[in-house]
This record gives sequence, C-alpha cells and structure tokens, in this order.
Amino acid sequence: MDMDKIRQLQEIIDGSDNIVFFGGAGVSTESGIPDFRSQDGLYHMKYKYPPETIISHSFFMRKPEEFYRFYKDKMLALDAQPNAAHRKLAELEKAGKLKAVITQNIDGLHQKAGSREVMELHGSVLRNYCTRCGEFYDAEYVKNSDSVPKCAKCGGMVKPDVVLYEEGLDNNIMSKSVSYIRSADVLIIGGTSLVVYPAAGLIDYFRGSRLVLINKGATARDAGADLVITDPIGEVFSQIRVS
Ligand code: CNA
Repeated sequence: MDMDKIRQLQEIIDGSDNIVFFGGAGVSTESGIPDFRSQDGLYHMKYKYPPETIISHSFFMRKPEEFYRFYKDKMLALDAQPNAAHRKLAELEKAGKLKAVITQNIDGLHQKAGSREVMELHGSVLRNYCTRCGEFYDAEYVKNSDSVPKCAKCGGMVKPDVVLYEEGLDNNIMSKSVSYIRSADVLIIGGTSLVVYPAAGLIDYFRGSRLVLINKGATARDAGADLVITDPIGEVFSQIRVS
C-alpha cells in the first residue's frame, strides 16, 4: 500500500468537516459482492444473455424467470457484511465530518454499517413492491420464492426497487445528491468505473477544494483529481483514523 498517499488522505480528511463520498460496486467487492467491470466482475462471466440485457426493464418484463435466475444468483447477497470502507464512512458521519454517502450500490451495506444519510441512486434490493397493487416485500421473500416472486395479496409480479437499464432515476434523490456534491468541500470518489450515467455526471457539480479518487482501475477522471489511490478501498479506509 502507498503509505505516502494514505498520509495525504488522512490530512485531507482531518482538514474538513464537509466531506461527501460518491461510490460504486468496488466499495463492496471486499465484502464478497462482485462488481460489474473488474476482471472477475459479472460482465466477464458467461451467461446466455449479456448482464446488461438481463438487468434491463424490457428483459424483466419479457423474461422474468431468466431475470430472477440471474438476480437471485448474482445480485442478492443477503449474507454480505460491511467492510472497513463502509464502517469508516459511517464513523466519519457520526463524527460530523462526512455529510452524505451517495452510492450506485443496491446492497444496503452502508446502512448496515451505520450510515444514515445514504443516497441510493439505483435503489435497493432490500425493498420490493408488487407491480400491480404496490404491496411491500422484503428481500427474503424474493429470495425464497420459486422462480418469479408473486404478490401474496393480488398475485401480481413483485419487482425489486432497483433502477434497471432503461429506467429513470428518482428525481428527489438526484437533486439531493447534486446539492450535497455542490456544497461539499472534499469529494471522495471510490470503487466506481464512472461510466454509468447519469450517476457519474453528478461529480461535475463539485466545486470544492479537494477531489480524491480511490479506485483499483484507472478512470476518465483521474487527471482532474488531487489525489488518486489505486489500493483496495477497504484496506485504504482501515488505515484512516477518525478524530
Ligand atoms: P463497475 O463499473 O463494476 O466499477 C467498479 C470499479 O471499482 C472498477 O473500476 C474497479 O476497478 C473498482 N474496484 C473493484 N474493487 C475495488 C476495491 N476493492 N477497491 C477499489 N476499487 C475497486 O461498478 P460501478 O458502480 O461503477 O457501476 C455502476 C453499477 C454497478 C451500478 O448500477 C450498480 O448498481 C451496479 N452494481 C452494484 C453492486 C452492489 O450493490 N454491490 C454490485 C454489482 C454492480
């Protein structure tokens, strides 16, 4: 690990009480959940259909059995536990230094670690609703259903509250995220390839003093960052002290 860069990160964190974190699937790989675009990510595994196709709205409507086979197998990781990155971000919030976590993840691990102000841009596997009557179901209900989960009240198909390809993002969550990023002094971006829009475009609203990028792979934004760290994000945050 590049300890000089860890020291720089510590200094940046020590010097601010208005930090915002923007993250993606790479934040949860150290919790055992595969991301999409790493070498061992879901996009490099072989399925009957490309993952981008399976997790699209039209595919969900046309072939819900195939959708749920993939979803339950690869995206519902209900036993996963937060890692040091999730835990340290929760600690920073509690200490009054971090204002919000803005995440593209759908795994609920930030909240499980204790974070309160979490903007879930792409929703959460923990919430599921009947597409006909709106009845709520938890993730266990979906996991334990055979094939496609059906509403116990009306028989309608149950859909996870996650944003599939071809679906729009929640306006309220988007505008709150813009507002957090626009007023942040430090923006830490971690574990995201920054290629999924409109989420990745949110960082253009940042006008603060320090931009930090913690990502194993190179991103298009590396050149504009004040500090770029390529070590695993959980290991990086495990080195950070919260004062
Ligand atoms: P992505 O495109 O798969 O990119 C992940 C990035 O994280 C890559 O650039 C990796 O190099 C990097 N990375 C992987 N592990 C680590 C690590 N330990 N430390 C530092 N960097 C690491 O994922 P994005 O989030 O950018 O793409 C957005 C998609 C992925 C969103 O729509 C998510 O819903 C979706 N997704 C979420 C989860 C989850 O909730 N845990 C899992 C898989 C995919």
